[in-house]
Amino acid sequence: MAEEALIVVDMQRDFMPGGALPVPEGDKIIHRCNEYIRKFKEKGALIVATRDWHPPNHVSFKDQGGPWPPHCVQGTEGAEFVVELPEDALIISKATEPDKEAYSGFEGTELAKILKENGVKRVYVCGVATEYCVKATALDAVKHGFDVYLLRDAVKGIKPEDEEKAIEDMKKAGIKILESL
Ligand code: VGL
Ligand code: ZN
Repeated sequence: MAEEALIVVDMQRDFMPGGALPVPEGDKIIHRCNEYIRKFKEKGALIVATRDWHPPNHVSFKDQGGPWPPHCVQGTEGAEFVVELPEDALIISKATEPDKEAYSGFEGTELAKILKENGVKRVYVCGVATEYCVKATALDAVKHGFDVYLLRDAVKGIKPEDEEKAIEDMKKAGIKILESL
């Protein structure tokens, strides 16, 4: 059992500078995510890492009419994690079906069920991108009844102004913004 979970969202090579869908300065939060992973692991929290895990013909890709360049294709280097995860971390793969987009780690996965089975009450969120998968995951965590905290110094957005708006939206939904922890 663990009352707390840390959800590390999509810290994958393709979202870092030089990757297929880079989050500017996404690499600057790698060490912060690693620190939180260590800290939360030490205090017995459940460590969850979500990953974007698309088939090569995913609907979100431009050649399929979607908004994004191909990224995080299942089994490729670009889909690899850039953070250090403990052996017992829970890996949640999302947006794995060709015709379904999923920004949230709760969408089409067992995440809510697993957190509840483990007795989790409080969920802390870090990772990328703030205005897409981080926001969607944090909002879904609220919907599932968890107390949700955003680790502000360990998230990064694609566009600063969109990131600020996303943080306002999260605040309005009852998510607590922690500047650092
Ligand atoms: C993401 C765009 C497309 C994210 C994933 O992880 O925020 N953004 N796929
Ligand atoms: Zn994606």
